[in-house]
Parts: sequence; C-alpha cells; structure tokens
Amino acid sequence: MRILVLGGDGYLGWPTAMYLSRRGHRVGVVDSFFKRQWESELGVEPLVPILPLRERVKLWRSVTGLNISVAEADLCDYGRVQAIVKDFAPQAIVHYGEQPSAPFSMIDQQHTVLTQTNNISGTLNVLWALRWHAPDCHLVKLGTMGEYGTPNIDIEEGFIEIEHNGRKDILPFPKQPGSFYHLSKVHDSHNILFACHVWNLRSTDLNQGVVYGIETDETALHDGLATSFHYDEIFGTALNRFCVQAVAGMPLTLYGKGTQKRGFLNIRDTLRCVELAISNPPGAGEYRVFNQFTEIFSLRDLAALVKSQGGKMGLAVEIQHLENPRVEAEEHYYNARHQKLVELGLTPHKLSDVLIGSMLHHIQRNAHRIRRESILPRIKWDRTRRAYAAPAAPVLTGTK
Ligand code: USQ
Repeated sequence: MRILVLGGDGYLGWPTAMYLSRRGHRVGVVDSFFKRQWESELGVEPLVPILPLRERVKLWRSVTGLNISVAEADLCDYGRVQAIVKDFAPQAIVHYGEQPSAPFSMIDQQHTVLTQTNNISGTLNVLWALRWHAPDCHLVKLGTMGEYGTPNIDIEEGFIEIEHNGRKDILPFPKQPGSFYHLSKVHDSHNILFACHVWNLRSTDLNQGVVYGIETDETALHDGLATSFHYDEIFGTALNRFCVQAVAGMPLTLYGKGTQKRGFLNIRDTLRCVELAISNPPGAGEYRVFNQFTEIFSLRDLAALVKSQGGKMGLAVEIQHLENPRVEAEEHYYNARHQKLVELGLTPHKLSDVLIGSMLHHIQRNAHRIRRESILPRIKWDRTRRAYAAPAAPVLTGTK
C-alpha cells in the first residue's frame, strides 16, 4: 500500500515509517521540521542526538535495502499539501504532523495560537487535499484520550447513546479537554467527522493515551535510527520523564497528589495499532474512533513502579509531590473503553519491571547527556501564578 506519514521526523512518526516500510508498504514521510526549531527556541533537546531525516532515510536504505521518500512541507501551505497528495497518490495517510505538547500550548498567547493554527489549519488542508485528489484514501489521524477529559462516567470509543426527553440518538462523546493542545485535537475531530459526512471521506481517529518507550524493533537495528525521545517539561511525557529522573538521581516529579489516572501504551503498540487501523479501513463516508491505550495507571502507581525497579538496579529513587502546574482533576473516576483495537488483533506489550528496567538501562548509557535544568515544570496553567518566561526567539517558527 502507498502510505504517507505526516510528521515523519517525530517520536512516533519515524518509528511508524520504518515499521510500515519493513512490512512491504511504499512509505513517504512529510515533515516541516518545525519541532526541531521549537526545541532549539525553548532550549530543550532529545536524549540522544537525532540525525537529519534525509540521513536517517539513507541509513535505513543501507541497513535494510528499503526506500522511504521524504518531502519537506508545512501542512499550513495548502499548495504543498495538494502537490504531495497528487504526486504520491496515498491509499492511507497517517497524520502525526501537529504540535504535540500540552505545556507548549499553555506557555503564552503566541504558543496557544501557534498550536491551534498549526494543528487545525494543517488538518483542514489535508482534508481538502483528500477531497479533491484522493477521496478514497484512509486518513488515520492521531487524536488523544485527553479529548474526553475525566468525566464522572465511563468513556466510550468516540460515541455514546443518549436518551433525552424520551428520544434516543448516538452522538459524539462529550469533550472536556485539559489544554489548548488537547482542544486542538477536539476541533480536528469535529472537522474530520464533518468532512467524512459531507465528502464521503473515510477516517480513523486514534484517541491515543500517553506513549512510553525508547526502542522499537526498527530503531534497534542501528544507533542512527533512534527516535526523538524527550524527557523535558515540554515535550517529555510522564513515564519517560520518570525513567530519566531516576537515572539522573533527581526526585520523580509527581504533579499534585499523583492520583490522576491516564491510559498508557508502549511505543511498539502504537505502531501495531496504526497497522491494524490501516489494514482494516472504514467504509466510504465512515468516521470511527478507536481508544488507543492498553492499560490505565495513576501517576503515583507509575512512579512507584519506577522507584521499585530503579531500587533493584541500585538507583536511589525518591518521589516528590510538586504543586501541580496544571489545572486538572487529581481525584477522579476513570474508566475508558478500549476494545476495538483488541478486537482487530492487538496483543498489548504490558508494562513490567523488565520493560522499565530496559528503559532505565538504555537511559543509563546516555546519562551524560541529560540536561537536568530542563526537567522541573515552569509552565503554569493557572492565571494567578507567574507566567513562564520562555527563552524563545521573538518570532515563533511556524506562526502563520
Ligand atoms: N505528570 C506528572 N509528572 C510529570 C509529567 C506529567 O505527574 O512529570 C502528570 C500530568 O499532570 C498529567 C499526566 O501526568 O496528569 C499526563 O501528563 P503527560 O505530560 O505525560 O501527558 P499529556 O500532557 O497529557 O500529553 C501526552 C502527549 C500528548 C498526548 C497525551 C495523551 O504529549 O501528545 O495527546 O499524552 S493523554 O494524556 O491521554 O491525553
């Protein structure tokens, strides 16, 4: 199959491109490289240096004999998006090409507007390009479990049957997201649902939980094929951060009580879920939602697992409760359905001591590269607290 991976330079995009390439698909990657610029504007970097995308693609060819094509494009440039879709004629598009961080979107007015302009306009351009040039193509869009927030009822997969004043309907599940980033994904979901309805497009919205992990079967083939693994307060996510903090000898940063619960999944399962979605496409006009996570943990439980495994490896791991920099429920009900990918054949890689141990070992080999000053949270959601002074250049990359 001909598959375009948008955001193919990123933490998930690059491993997805290699995974699909190795399974015999003709893969093209598209990226604006804005994320690399935002990293340098904000003074953060991945744990291991990441080769430029074209060099990683060359290395991939020399290691496996397989070709991945590369296009540099800002998805907000509709002319470029159209040209790429016409030229490549994709049968599936895996769309990761968005600003991916909640804290980034909460820094200040500019970062909020950039996040929503970049994410929502980019996705609208992809939808219009599909409508004109590839209406049968399956859009596999990376959404987030954070679109739902933490309601006091069970979370369904995208839709819920509601009875109201004696009438019933199946409606999109209510959305109560927790950041301007998560809101950008909600707006995308509505736009995609509408485009499927009016133009007969087909799409799977993957409402993904928090991904953890450094290695996939493909990144393990060569050091130069590594993926962009972050642990800083902006682009790093919970478990990845905890593992780096354990190795750096810094206390694990639990925000507030740490009783918040989220859905998590291993990076290897992300790749398998995308493959399952691609090989079981929806019908024309169908918009469907899969909740893409494999296990629910509280942050406190995750920190305890890292502390226990770190202890077995001789690391003295402390856990610290910080004043929560976010405005979010800490004690809440959380029960989210996640059946559809399992029904299609997903066999999850469950979190285990062995898995945490292998992440810790991997990080230990690069411990000298950890930038401790990028770890503690300084970006605050609450308007009464002092704003974060980003060490950013005056003009933000990607502002349209
Ligand atoms: N948290 C801590 N300590 C930390 C970092 C985070 O306690 O050092 C807590 C946060 O307060 C939050 C939870 O962990 O309650 C998750 O935070 P996160 O930074 O790991 O993840 P989040 O900001 O929610 O976003 C990440 C990805 C995003 C994806 C989302 C899935 O960056 O792209 O959409 O996970 S989900 O969380 O299910 O919405």
